[in-house]
Amino acid sequence: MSYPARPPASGALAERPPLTFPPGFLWGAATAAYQIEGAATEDGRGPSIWDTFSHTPGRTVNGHTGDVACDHYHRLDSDVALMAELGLKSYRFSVSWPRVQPGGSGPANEAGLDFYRRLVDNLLANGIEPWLTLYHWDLPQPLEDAGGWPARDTAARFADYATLVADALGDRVRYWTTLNEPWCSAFLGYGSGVHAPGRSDGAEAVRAGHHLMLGHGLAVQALRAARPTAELGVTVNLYPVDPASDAPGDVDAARRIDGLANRFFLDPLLKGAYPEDLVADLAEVTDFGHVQDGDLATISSPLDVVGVNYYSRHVVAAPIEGQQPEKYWRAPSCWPGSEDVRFVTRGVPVTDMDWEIDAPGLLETLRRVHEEYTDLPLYVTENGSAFVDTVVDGEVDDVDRLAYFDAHLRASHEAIEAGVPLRGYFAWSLMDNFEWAWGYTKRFGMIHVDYDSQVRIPKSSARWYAEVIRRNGLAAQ
Ligand code: IFM
Repeated sequence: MSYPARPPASGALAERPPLTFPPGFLWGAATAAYQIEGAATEDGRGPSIWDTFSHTPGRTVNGHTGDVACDHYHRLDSDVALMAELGLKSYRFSVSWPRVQPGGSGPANEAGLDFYRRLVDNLLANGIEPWLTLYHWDLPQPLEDAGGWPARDTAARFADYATLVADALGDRVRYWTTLNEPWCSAFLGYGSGVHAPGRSDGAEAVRAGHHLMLGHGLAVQALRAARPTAELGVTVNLYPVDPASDAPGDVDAARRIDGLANRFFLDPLLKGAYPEDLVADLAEVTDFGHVQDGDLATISSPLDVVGVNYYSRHVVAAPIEGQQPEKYWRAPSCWPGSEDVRFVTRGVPVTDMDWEIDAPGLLETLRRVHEEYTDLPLYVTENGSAFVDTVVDGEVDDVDRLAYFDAHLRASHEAIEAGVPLRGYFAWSLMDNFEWAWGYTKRFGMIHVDYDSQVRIPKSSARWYAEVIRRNGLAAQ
Protein backbone atom coordinates (compact mmCIF):
# COMPACT_ATOMS: atom_id res chain seq x y z
CA MET A 1 0.00 0.00 0.00
CA SER A 2 1.31 3.45 -0.85
CA TYR A 3 0.37 6.74 0.79
CA PRO A 4 -2.59 8.62 -0.67
CA ALA A 5 -1.70 11.56 -2.92
CA ARG A 6 -0.71 14.65 -0.92
CA PRO A 7 -1.43 18.29 -1.73
CA PRO A 8 1.24 20.96 -2.11
CA ALA A 9 1.79 21.65 1.55
CA SER A 10 2.86 25.22 1.92
CA GLY A 11 4.30 28.23 0.17
CA ALA A 12 2.45 30.03 -2.59
CA LEU A 13 -1.19 29.05 -3.08
CA ALA A 14 -1.75 26.85 -6.07
CA GLU A 15 -4.18 27.92 -8.77
CA ARG A 16 -7.66 27.07 -7.49
CA PRO A 17 -11.28 27.84 -8.32
CA PRO A 18 -13.42 29.95 -5.95
CA LEU A 19 -15.42 28.08 -3.35
CA THR A 20 -18.54 29.18 -1.54
CA PHE A 21 -19.62 27.68 1.77
CA PRO A 22 -23.28 27.06 2.72
CA PRO A 23 -25.23 30.07 4.04
CA GLY A 24 -24.81 30.49 7.78
CA PHE A 25 -21.50 28.60 7.90
CA LEU A 26 -20.02 29.52 11.27
CA TRP A 27 -16.59 31.12 10.77
CA GLY A 28 -14.67 31.28 14.00
CA ALA A 29 -11.37 31.34 15.80
CA ALA A 30 -10.42 29.57 19.01
CA THR A 31 -8.29 30.07 22.11
CA ALA A 32 -8.11 28.55 25.60
CA ALA A 33 -8.07 30.14 29.03
CA TYR A 34 -4.65 29.10 30.32
CA GLN A 35 -3.05 29.83 26.97
CA ILE A 36 -4.10 33.49 26.79
CA GLU A 37 -5.60 34.89 29.98
CA GLY A 38 -2.68 35.39 32.37
CA ALA A 39 -3.84 37.01 35.65
CA ALA A 40 -3.05 33.69 37.27
CA THR A 41 -3.66 34.79 40.84
CA GLU A 42 -6.17 37.60 40.37
CA ASP A 43 -9.73 37.95 41.60
CA GLY A 44 -9.62 34.74 43.59
CA ARG A 45 -8.40 32.36 40.87
CA GLY A 46 -6.91 29.21 42.38
CA PRO A 47 -3.98 27.18 41.05
CA SER A 48 -4.49 24.68 38.26
CA ILE A 49 -2.38 21.70 37.31
CA TRP A 50 -0.84 23.84 34.57
CA ASP A 51 0.31 26.45 37.09
CA THR A 52 1.98 23.76 39.14
CA PHE A 53 3.43 21.96 36.13
CA SER A 54 4.78 25.04 34.36
CA HIS A 55 6.37 26.27 37.59
CA THR A 56 8.17 22.95 38.03
CA PRO A 57 11.70 23.24 36.63
CA GLY A 58 12.26 21.32 33.42
CA ARG A 59 8.63 20.82 32.49
CA THR A 60 8.20 23.58 29.87
CA VAL A 61 10.65 25.01 27.37
CA ASN A 62 12.60 27.87 29.00
CA GLY A 63 10.46 27.44 32.12
CA HIS A 64 7.66 29.42 30.46
CA THR A 65 4.40 29.70 32.39
CA GLY A 66 0.91 31.07 31.74
CA ASP A 67 1.22 33.64 34.55
CA VAL A 68 0.88 36.54 32.10
CA ALA A 69 0.40 34.83 28.72
CA CYS A 70 -1.35 37.29 26.35
CA ASP A 71 -2.73 39.26 29.29
CA HIS A 72 -6.14 38.74 27.74
CA TYR A 73 -7.76 39.01 31.17
CA HIS A 74 -6.92 42.72 31.16
CA ARG A 75 -7.31 43.24 27.41
CA LEU A 76 -10.68 41.67 26.85
CA ASP A 77 -12.22 44.76 25.23
CA SER A 78 -9.43 45.42 22.75
CA ASP A 79 -9.14 41.72 21.93
CA VAL A 80 -12.87 41.49 21.16
CA ALA A 81 -12.46 44.61 19.02
CA LEU A 82 -9.80 42.75 17.01
CA MET A 83 -12.22 39.82 16.58
CA ALA A 84 -14.89 42.21 15.35
CA GLU A 85 -12.44 43.73 12.85
CA LEU A 86 -11.74 40.22 11.59
CA GLY A 87 -15.46 39.76 11.08
CA LEU A 88 -15.56 36.59 13.21
CA LYS A 89 -19.01 35.04 13.40
CA SER A 90 -18.05 33.02 16.46
CA TYR A 91 -15.33 32.92 19.09
CA ARG A 92 -14.48 29.70 20.86
CA PHE A 93 -12.94 30.26 24.29
CA SER A 94 -12.61 28.16 27.41
CA VAL A 95 -13.61 28.92 30.96
CA SER A 96 -10.91 28.46 33.56
CA TRP A 97 -12.28 26.04 36.14
CA PRO A 98 -9.97 27.38 38.90
CA ARG A 99 -11.24 30.93 38.24
CA VAL A 100 -14.81 29.75 38.80
CA GLN A 101 -14.14 27.21 41.56
CA PRO A 102 -10.71 27.93 43.02
CA GLY A 103 -10.71 24.74 45.08
CA GLY A 104 -12.43 22.59 42.46
CA SER A 105 -15.64 22.27 44.49
CA GLY A 106 -18.07 24.41 46.43
CA PRO A 107 -19.71 27.70 45.51
CA ALA A 108 -18.76 29.82 42.54
CA ASN A 109 -16.21 32.60 42.74
CA GLU A 110 -18.40 35.38 41.34
CA ALA A 111 -15.42 37.57 40.46
CA GLY A 112 -14.16 34.80 38.19
CA LEU A 113 -17.56 34.36 36.55
CA ASP A 114 -17.80 38.12 36.05
CA PHE A 115 -14.87 38.00 33.66
CA TYR A 116 -16.76 35.53 31.45
CA ARG A 117 -20.01 37.51 31.79
CA ARG A 118 -18.14 40.56 30.46
CA LEU A 119 -16.54 38.55 27.68
CA VAL A 120 -19.82 37.01 26.55
CA ASP A 121 -21.70 40.30 26.71
CA ASN A 122 -18.98 42.01 24.73
CA LEU A 123 -19.01 39.28 22.08
CA LEU A 124 -22.79 39.45 21.75
CA ALA A 125 -22.68 43.23 21.50
CA ASN A 126 -20.35 42.77 18.54
CA GLY A 127 -22.52 40.14 16.87
CA ILE A 128 -20.06 37.34 17.66
CA GLU A 129 -21.55 34.01 18.79
CA PRO A 130 -19.82 32.83 21.98
CA TRP A 131 -18.76 29.17 21.86
CA LEU A 132 -17.89 28.06 25.38
CA THR A 133 -15.60 25.17 26.28
CA LEU A 134 -15.78 24.09 29.89
CA TYR A 135 -12.51 22.18 30.14
CA HIS A 136 -9.38 22.94 28.20
CA TRP A 137 -6.92 21.15 30.49
CA ASP A 138 -6.73 23.42 33.56
CA LEU A 139 -7.88 21.12 36.36
CA PRO A 140 -7.92 22.85 39.78
CA GLN A 141 -4.82 21.67 41.63
CA PRO A 142 -6.79 20.58 44.74
CA LEU A 143 -8.65 18.06 42.57
CA GLU A 144 -5.37 16.69 41.26
CA ASP A 145 -4.16 16.42 44.85
CA ALA A 146 -7.29 14.35 45.55
CA GLY A 147 -6.45 11.94 42.70
CA GLY A 148 -7.01 13.91 39.50
CA TRP A 149 -8.80 12.43 36.52
CA PRO A 150 -7.85 8.84 37.40
CA ALA A 151 -10.16 9.31 40.41
CA ARG A 152 -13.85 8.79 39.74
CA ASP A 153 -14.95 11.66 41.95
CA THR A 154 -13.38 14.20 39.58
CA ALA A 155 -16.12 13.41 37.06
CA ALA A 156 -18.82 14.39 39.57
CA ARG A 157 -16.92 17.57 40.47
CA PHE A 158 -16.84 18.48 36.77
CA ALA A 159 -20.61 18.20 36.48
CA ASP A 160 -21.03 20.50 39.50
CA TYR A 161 -18.72 23.04 37.92
CA ALA A 162 -20.65 22.78 34.63
CA THR A 163 -23.85 23.58 36.50
CA LEU A 164 -22.33 26.71 38.05
CA VAL A 165 -21.23 27.97 34.65
CA ALA A 166 -24.61 27.11 33.09
CA ASP A 167 -26.40 29.04 35.84
CA ALA A 168 -24.23 32.09 35.20
CA LEU A 169 -24.00 32.08 31.41
CA GLY A 170 -26.66 29.74 30.11
CA ASP A 171 -29.04 32.59 29.32
CA ARG A 172 -26.64 33.99 26.71
CA VAL A 173 -24.42 31.14 25.49
CA ARG A 174 -25.93 28.79 22.94
CA TYR A 175 -22.98 26.48 22.14
CA TRP A 176 -21.36 24.44 24.90
CA THR A 177 -18.41 22.07 24.60
CA THR A 178 -17.69 19.96 27.64
CA LEU A 179 -14.10 18.75 27.03
CA ASN A 180 -11.42 19.80 24.64
CA GLU A 181 -9.27 16.91 23.40
CA PRO A 182 -9.66 14.38 26.23
CA TRP A 183 -6.92 12.29 24.58
CA CYS A 184 -4.40 14.97 25.50
CA SER A 185 -5.67 15.32 29.06
CA ALA A 186 -5.52 11.57 29.61
CA PHE A 187 -2.60 10.30 27.57
CA LEU A 188 -0.25 13.31 27.61
CA GLY A 189 -1.17 14.27 31.16
CA TYR A 190 -1.14 10.85 32.82
CA GLY A 191 0.56 8.61 30.21
CA SER A 192 3.64 10.27 28.78
CA GLY A 193 3.60 13.03 31.39
CA VAL A 194 4.66 15.71 28.89
CA HIS A 195 1.57 17.68 29.88
CA ALA A 196 0.22 18.54 33.32
CA PRO A 197 -0.01 16.97 35.79
CA GLY A 198 3.02 15.12 34.43
CA ARG A 199 2.21 11.64 35.65
CA SER A 200 3.42 8.67 33.66
CA ASP A 201 1.38 5.53 34.10
CA GLY A 202 -0.53 3.80 31.31
CA ALA A 203 -3.26 2.39 33.57
CA GLU A 204 -3.89 5.80 35.11
CA ALA A 205 -4.09 7.34 31.64
CA VAL A 206 -6.80 4.85 30.68
CA ARG A 207 -8.73 5.54 33.89
CA ALA A 208 -8.32 9.28 33.33
CA GLY A 209 -9.73 8.90 29.82
CA HIS A 210 -12.75 7.06 31.18
CA HIS A 211 -13.42 9.55 33.95
CA LEU A 212 -13.03 12.49 31.57
CA MET A 213 -15.73 10.96 29.40
CA LEU A 214 -17.86 10.17 32.46
CA GLY A 215 -17.50 13.81 33.54
CA HIS A 216 -18.55 14.83 30.04
CA GLY A 217 -21.67 12.67 30.23
CA LEU A 218 -22.63 13.91 33.68
CA ALA A 219 -22.03 17.50 32.57
CA VAL A 220 -24.20 16.99 29.48
CA GLN A 221 -27.02 15.73 31.71
CA ALA A 222 -26.59 18.66 34.11
CA LEU A 223 -26.43 21.21 31.29
CA ARG A 224 -29.45 19.67 29.57
CA ALA A 225 -31.44 19.97 32.80
CA ALA A 226 -30.31 23.55 33.42
CA ARG A 227 -30.53 24.81 29.83
CA PRO A 228 -32.77 22.63 27.64
CA THR A 229 -32.27 24.75 24.51
CA ALA A 230 -28.46 24.84 24.60
CA GLU A 231 -26.50 23.06 21.86
CA LEU A 232 -24.21 20.60 23.61
CA GLY A 233 -21.14 18.87 22.29
CA VAL A 234 -17.65 17.58 22.93
CA THR A 235 -14.42 18.15 21.01
CA VAL A 236 -12.09 15.30 20.16
CA ASN A 237 -8.72 15.49 18.42
CA LEU A 238 -8.64 12.93 15.65
CA TYR A 239 -6.01 11.59 13.27
CA PRO A 240 -6.24 9.30 10.31
CA VAL A 241 -3.87 6.45 11.13
CA ASP A 242 -2.25 4.77 8.13
CA PRO A 243 -0.07 1.70 8.09
CA ALA A 244 3.33 2.40 6.51
CA SER A 245 2.84 -0.63 4.24
CA ASP A 246 0.49 -3.54 3.60
CA ALA A 247 2.59 -5.80 5.83
CA PRO A 248 0.32 -7.39 8.47
CA GLY A 249 2.47 -6.02 11.31
CA ASP A 250 2.08 -2.46 10.01
CA VAL A 251 -1.65 -2.88 9.46
CA ASP A 252 -2.02 -4.17 13.01
CA ALA A 253 0.05 -1.26 14.36
CA ALA A 254 -2.36 1.13 12.61
CA ARG A 255 -5.35 -0.66 14.10
CA ARG A 256 -3.87 -0.39 17.59
CA ILE A 257 -2.94 3.29 17.37
CA ASP A 258 -6.28 4.15 15.77
CA GLY A 259 -7.87 2.40 18.76
CA LEU A 260 -5.98 4.48 21.29
CA ALA A 261 -6.02 7.81 19.44
CA ASN A 262 -9.52 7.83 17.98
CA ARG A 263 -11.82 4.94 18.86
CA PHE A 264 -11.01 5.09 22.61
CA PHE A 265 -13.14 8.25 22.64
CA LEU A 266 -15.39 8.08 19.59
CA ASP A 267 -16.87 4.68 20.42
CA PRO A 268 -17.92 5.32 24.04
CA LEU A 269 -19.08 8.88 23.29
CA LEU A 270 -21.05 8.10 20.15
CA LYS A 271 -21.75 4.35 20.32
CA GLY A 272 -21.82 3.73 24.05
CA ALA A 273 -19.16 0.99 24.11
CA TYR A 274 -15.39 0.53 24.16
CA PRO A 275 -14.12 -1.26 21.04
CA GLU A 276 -13.47 -4.93 21.82
CA ASP A 277 -10.08 -4.97 20.11
CA LEU A 278 -8.94 -1.97 22.17
CA VAL A 279 -9.97 -3.64 25.40
CA ALA A 280 -8.01 -6.73 24.32
CA ASP A 281 -4.96 -4.64 23.35
CA LEU A 282 -5.01 -3.03 26.81
CA ALA A 283 -5.41 -6.31 28.70
CA GLU A 284 -1.94 -6.14 30.22
CA VAL A 285 -2.43 -2.50 31.21
CA THR A 286 -5.89 -2.58 32.78
CA ASP A 287 -8.87 -4.88 33.29
CA PHE A 288 -11.26 -1.91 32.87
CA GLY A 289 -12.49 -2.59 36.41
CA HIS A 290 -12.96 1.18 36.78
CA VAL A 291 -15.93 1.04 34.36
CA GLN A 292 -19.14 0.78 36.39
CA ASP A 293 -22.63 -0.24 35.29
CA GLY A 294 -24.36 2.66 33.60
CA ASP A 295 -21.16 4.59 32.84
CA LEU A 296 -21.32 4.02 29.11
CA ALA A 297 -24.95 5.07 28.95
CA THR A 298 -24.01 8.29 30.74
CA ILE A 299 -21.00 8.84 28.50
CA SER A 300 -23.11 8.44 25.38
CA SER A 301 -25.82 10.87 26.51
CA PRO A 302 -27.34 12.46 23.41
CA LEU A 303 -25.49 15.44 21.95
CA ASP A 304 -26.39 18.19 19.51
CA VAL A 305 -23.05 18.75 17.80
CA VAL A 306 -19.63 17.11 17.59
CA GLY A 307 -16.38 19.10 17.47
CA VAL A 308 -13.38 17.78 15.58
CA ASN A 309 -9.88 19.15 16.07
CA TYR A 310 -7.58 18.23 13.23
CA TYR A 311 -3.87 18.86 12.76
CA SER A 312 -2.14 15.92 11.09
CA ARG A 313 -2.00 12.23 10.26
CA HIS A 314 -0.17 9.36 11.97
CA VAL A 315 1.66 6.79 9.84
CA VAL A 316 2.80 3.80 11.86
CA ALA A 317 4.71 0.58 11.46
CA ALA A 318 5.32 -2.64 13.34
CA PRO A 319 7.83 -2.51 16.15
CA ILE A 320 11.49 -3.22 15.50
CA GLU A 321 13.08 -4.81 18.51
CA GLY A 322 15.05 -2.35 20.59
CA GLN A 323 13.82 0.73 18.73
CA GLN A 324 11.68 3.23 20.61
CA PRO A 325 9.51 6.01 19.19
CA GLU A 326 10.79 9.51 19.80
CA LYS A 327 9.28 12.56 21.33
CA TYR A 328 6.36 14.67 22.48
CA TRP A 329 3.05 13.05 21.62
CA ARG A 330 4.92 10.21 20.00
CA ALA A 331 6.47 9.53 23.39
CA PRO A 332 6.05 5.82 24.12
CA SER A 333 3.80 5.98 27.13
CA CYS A 334 1.14 7.96 25.22
CA TRP A 335 0.28 4.57 23.81
CA PRO A 336 -0.25 2.17 26.71
CA GLY A 337 0.23 -1.41 25.58
CA SER A 338 1.45 -0.29 22.16
CA GLU A 339 4.57 1.58 23.25
CA ASP A 340 6.71 -0.18 20.70
CA VAL A 341 4.76 0.87 17.60
CA ARG A 342 6.93 3.02 15.33
CA PHE A 343 5.73 6.40 14.07
CA VAL A 344 7.00 6.89 10.55
CA THR A 345 7.84 10.25 9.03
CA ARG A 346 7.18 10.50 5.33
CA GLY A 347 9.34 13.44 4.35
CA VAL A 348 6.38 15.63 3.44
CA PRO A 349 6.43 19.31 4.55
CA VAL A 350 5.94 19.86 8.26
CA THR A 351 4.96 22.77 10.48
CA ASP A 352 7.17 24.20 13.22
CA MET A 353 5.71 21.50 15.52
CA ASP A 354 7.20 18.94 13.14
CA TRP A 355 3.65 17.82 12.32
CA GLU A 356 3.19 16.68 8.73
CA ILE A 357 0.87 18.88 6.69
CA ASP A 358 -1.93 16.73 5.35
CA ALA A 359 -5.13 18.50 4.33
CA PRO A 360 -6.77 15.39 2.79
CA GLY A 361 -6.57 13.91 6.29
CA LEU A 362 -9.16 16.44 7.42
CA LEU A 363 -11.57 15.34 4.68
CA GLU A 364 -10.96 11.70 5.60
CA THR A 365 -11.52 12.42 9.30
CA LEU A 366 -14.75 14.33 8.79
CA ARG A 367 -16.09 11.66 6.47
CA ARG A 368 -15.21 8.95 8.93
CA VAL A 369 -16.96 10.63 11.85
CA HIS A 370 -20.05 11.18 9.75
CA GLU A 371 -20.10 7.82 7.98
CA GLU A 372 -19.09 5.60 10.90
CA TYR A 373 -20.41 7.47 13.92
CA THR A 374 -23.06 10.14 13.64
CA ASP A 375 -25.47 12.24 11.62
CA LEU A 376 -25.04 15.15 14.04
CA PRO A 377 -23.78 18.50 12.76
CA LEU A 378 -19.99 18.61 12.85
CA TYR A 379 -17.75 21.58 13.48
CA VAL A 380 -14.00 21.82 12.97
CA THR A 381 -13.36 23.33 16.38
CA GLU A 382 -9.59 23.67 15.82
CA ASN A 383 -7.30 23.55 12.83
CA GLY A 384 -4.10 25.48 12.34
CA SER A 385 -0.33 25.48 12.22
CA ALA A 386 2.73 26.82 13.99
CA PHE A 387 5.37 28.49 11.88
CA VAL A 388 8.30 30.74 12.70
CA ASP A 389 7.06 34.28 12.11
CA THR A 390 9.11 37.41 11.65
CA VAL A 391 7.95 40.96 12.13
CA VAL A 392 9.24 43.11 9.27
CA ASP A 393 8.34 46.80 9.25
CA GLY A 394 5.48 46.10 11.63
CA GLU A 395 3.99 43.32 9.48
CA VAL A 396 3.99 39.51 9.59
CA ASP A 397 3.67 37.84 6.20
CA ASP A 398 2.82 34.28 7.27
CA VAL A 399 2.29 32.73 3.83
CA ASP A 400 2.81 29.18 5.09
CA ARG A 401 0.06 29.47 7.71
CA LEU A 402 -2.23 31.07 5.15
CA ALA A 403 -1.60 28.21 2.70
CA TYR A 404 -2.28 25.70 5.49
CA PHE A 405 -5.67 27.29 6.20
CA ASP A 406 -6.48 27.48 2.50
CA ALA A 407 -5.74 23.79 1.93
CA HIS A 408 -7.74 22.70 4.98
CA LEU A 409 -10.70 24.89 4.09
CA ARG A 410 -10.71 23.32 0.64
CA ALA A 411 -10.74 19.91 2.31
CA SER A 412 -13.61 21.09 4.54
CA HIS A 413 -15.56 22.20 1.48
CA GLU A 414 -14.95 18.85 -0.17
CA ALA A 415 -16.33 17.19 2.93
CA ILE A 416 -19.51 19.25 2.67
CA GLU A 417 -19.83 18.29 -0.99
CA ALA A 418 -19.43 14.66 0.01
CA GLY A 419 -22.44 14.99 2.32
CA VAL A 420 -20.79 15.71 5.67
CA PRO A 421 -22.99 18.06 7.74
CA LEU A 422 -20.08 20.38 8.51
CA ARG A 423 -21.49 23.61 9.91
CA GLY A 424 -18.48 25.66 10.92
CA TYR A 425 -14.72 26.05 11.16
CA PHE A 426 -12.61 27.56 13.94
CA ALA A 427 -9.06 28.57 13.14
CA TRP A 428 -6.51 27.75 15.81
CA SER A 429 -5.64 30.21 16.97
CA LEU A 430 -6.94 33.73 17.15
CA MET A 431 -3.58 34.88 18.55
CA ASP A 432 -0.16 33.49 19.42
CA ASN A 433 -0.23 32.01 22.89
CA PHE A 434 1.24 29.64 25.48
CA GLU A 435 1.73 26.40 23.59
CA TRP A 436 1.78 24.14 26.67
CA ALA A 437 5.08 22.28 27.10
CA TRP A 438 6.54 24.41 24.29
CA GLY A 439 5.81 27.63 26.16
CA TYR A 440 5.90 30.68 23.90
CA THR A 441 8.32 29.14 21.42
CA LYS A 442 5.61 28.03 18.97
CA ARG A 443 3.28 30.49 17.29
CA PHE A 444 -0.12 29.34 16.01
CA GLY A 445 -1.88 32.72 15.91
CA MET A 446 -3.43 34.72 13.10
CA ILE A 447 -2.57 37.68 15.30
CA HIS A 448 1.05 38.11 16.36
CA VAL A 449 1.65 38.82 20.04
CA ASP A 450 4.78 40.54 21.32
CA TYR A 451 4.95 39.05 24.80
CA ASP A 452 7.05 41.95 26.19
CA SER A 453 4.85 44.80 25.03
CA GLN A 454 1.62 42.80 24.47
CA VAL A 455 1.27 44.57 21.12
CA ARG A 456 -0.93 42.61 18.71
CA ILE A 457 -0.29 42.62 14.94
CA PRO A 458 -2.79 40.89 12.63
CA LYS A 459 -0.72 38.70 10.29
CA SER A 460 -1.37 38.20 6.56
CA SER A 461 -3.38 35.08 7.46
CA ALA A 462 -5.73 37.21 9.59
CA ARG A 463 -6.35 39.64 6.73
CA TRP A 464 -6.88 36.71 4.38
CA TYR A 465 -9.27 34.99 6.82
CA ALA A 466 -11.27 38.20 7.19
CA GLU A 467 -11.78 38.15 3.43
CA VAL A 468 -12.78 34.46 3.52
CA ILE A 469 -15.40 35.29 6.13
CA ARG A 470 -16.63 38.32 4.19
CA ARG A 471 -17.05 36.22 1.01
CA ASN A 472 -18.29 33.14 2.89
CA GLY A 473 -15.67 31.24 0.94
CA LEU A 474 -12.42 31.27 -0.94
CA ALA A 475 -11.59 33.52 -3.87
CA ALA A 476 -10.17 32.06 -7.07
CA GLN A 477 -6.38 32.12 -7.26
O1 IFM B 1 -2.57 24.72 21.43
C1 IFM B 1 -3.22 23.50 21.29
C2 IFM B 1 -4.61 23.57 21.85
O2 IFM B 1 -4.61 23.95 23.17
C3 IFM B 1 -5.27 22.22 21.75
N1 IFM B 1 -5.21 21.69 20.42
C4 IFM B 1 -3.93 21.71 19.76
C5 IFM B 1 -3.31 23.10 19.84
C6 IFM B 1 -1.93 23.10 19.15
O3 IFM B 1 -1.08 22.20 19.78
